[in-house]
Amino acid sequence: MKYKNKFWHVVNSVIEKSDIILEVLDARFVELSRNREIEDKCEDKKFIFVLNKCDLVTKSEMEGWKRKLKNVVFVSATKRFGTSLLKRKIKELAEGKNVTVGVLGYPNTGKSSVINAICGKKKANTSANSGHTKGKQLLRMDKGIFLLDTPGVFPYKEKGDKIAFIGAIDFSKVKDPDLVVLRLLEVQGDRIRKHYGVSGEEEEVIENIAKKFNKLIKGGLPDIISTSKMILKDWQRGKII
Ligand SMILES: Nc1nc2c(ncn2[C@@H]2O[C@H](COP(=O)(O)OP(=O)(O)OP(=O)(O)O)[C@@H](O)[C@H]2O)c(=O)[nH]1
Ligand SMILES: [Mg+2]
Repeated sequence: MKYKNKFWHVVNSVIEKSDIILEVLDARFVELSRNREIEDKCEDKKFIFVLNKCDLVTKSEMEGWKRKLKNVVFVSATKRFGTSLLKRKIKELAEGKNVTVGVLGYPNTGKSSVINAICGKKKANTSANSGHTKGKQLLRMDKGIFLLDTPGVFPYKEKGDKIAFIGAIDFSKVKDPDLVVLRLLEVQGDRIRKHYGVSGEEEEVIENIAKKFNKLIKGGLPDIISTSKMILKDWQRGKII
């Protein structure tokens, strides 16, 4: 099956089977991790935006999204924040009936981690590497309430920065990591400068980090590629707050 078709095959079958849909987004890149086509397809379904990885953003960033999105819950699956509220919302929407809750989202946004956090046990496998969950899996949250974990998928046409920023494609596989990091610096420069304790314009930031971490090539020049990969890795692994 072609990749593009595989994407819609997974998404359509999950939507069809589910009464409630959770779209798991990366709180650091809410707009980038949204998929409007999926949201349009779910118009007739009960729908919750789950902004996961909240531990990596500030309170004021969260407040902004509260105003913009309808039915949104802020969660940190790893820090167990917001998970009781999410559970309560799901129960409310279930209205005492038996329901299946489909969990959709780009790779690495934390779908499996969210499921584990609300099921109370480590039932779904998680990994720092994207594309970890391979097939659909039903997990019990409560009596009559089942969550459907899904493989993170994104449409083939989406290459670009977004999938690198949210870790949908692993840092080690990103082409031109230096360019991706330059663009990441444009939107998240302050956090990155603060994390590594360096200053300067975007290009200088990478050079200064390379020098600070002694990542040099022949002639003592900064190794921009390996430094960019390190920055992207730290970003994707949630080390830069
Ligand atoms: N900081 C932080 N990291 C998180 C959070 N939730 C998940 N992660 C991390 O994000 C990575 C991906 O988590 P998964 O739950 O495997 O993500 P997924 O969406 O199921 O990924 P695929 O199955 O590959 O599509 C793991 O390294 C998790 O530890 C969170 O709330 N905060
Ligand atoms: Mg998963």
